Amino acid sequence: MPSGSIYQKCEESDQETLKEQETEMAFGRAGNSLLQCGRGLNGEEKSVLTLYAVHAVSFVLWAILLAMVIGKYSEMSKELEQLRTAQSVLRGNGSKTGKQLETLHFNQSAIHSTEVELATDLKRLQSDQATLKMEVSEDLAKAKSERDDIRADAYKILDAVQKGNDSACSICPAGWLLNAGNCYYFSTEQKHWSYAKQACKDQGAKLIIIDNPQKQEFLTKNANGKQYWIGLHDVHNEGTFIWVDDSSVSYSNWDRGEPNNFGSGEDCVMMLKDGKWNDATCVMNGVGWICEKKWTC
Ligand SMILES: [Ca+2]
Ligand SMILES: [Ca+2]
Repeated sequence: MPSGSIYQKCEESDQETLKEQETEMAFGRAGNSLLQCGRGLNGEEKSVLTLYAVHAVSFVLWAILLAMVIGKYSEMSKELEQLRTAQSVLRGNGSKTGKQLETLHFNQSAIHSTEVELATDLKRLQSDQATLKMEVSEDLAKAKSERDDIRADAYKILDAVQKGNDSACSICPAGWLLNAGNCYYFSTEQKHWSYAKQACKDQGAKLIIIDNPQKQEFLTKNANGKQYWIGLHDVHNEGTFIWVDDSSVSYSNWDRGEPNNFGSGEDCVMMLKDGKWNDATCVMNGVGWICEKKWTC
């Protein structure tokens, strides 16, 4: 048999076989038909069919892979969206936290200011307390001194009354004031300093010696708005003031700018209306005087 007729017969056989395969594939038996066909095909045709089969399988695998990728992409998109939502929430919380932090800083600053004010107030209160304590102590000491003076005077009076003998005590004369064991006379006359000194001496007293603030306070209270000579002078030595008993000055109550030895000289001292001292001309008239003598029992 010639080769051309064999080929033609095989082709016809193949066409018939393919028709059968299509029919069988329609009924789900394509694989068997391919194998049966294969048995009747040469190597090249088998390779083509194998290639088709490989392509078909690859297509199916790619389709599966694509479906998986699409599914994964969808899943990742959802996760990304969730992450964005979470990020937005975190930003919102961060902003809120920042405001709270700012409020806390403001409150902290206010508390610090309050602490500083309280510390200042406390320091001022402590200072006031110390000052008050000192003033109370001074007042107590003064009150105690006055109480002792009053008690001493009371004992003397009581003793004099009990004795019933006026000669045992030298009570303050009429018109004299008793204070802290001394009698004081505020003159109604007004003369110069030497006259005043002698007038006191004539009454068994001396021109007042002011040697402590308590006595000064008593004299100021009883001055009645007048000025009086006191027993202080620098007659013998300019600028060196001494009392009439030649004692030196241990306490003073000079007025501002005094003593100034004004004009032709001021060597005798007077107590002004407000109790302050001023050196003045000894021969000046028109000034009262204050005498002092012990009240003895
Ligand atoms: Ca003088
Ligand atoms: Ca003067």
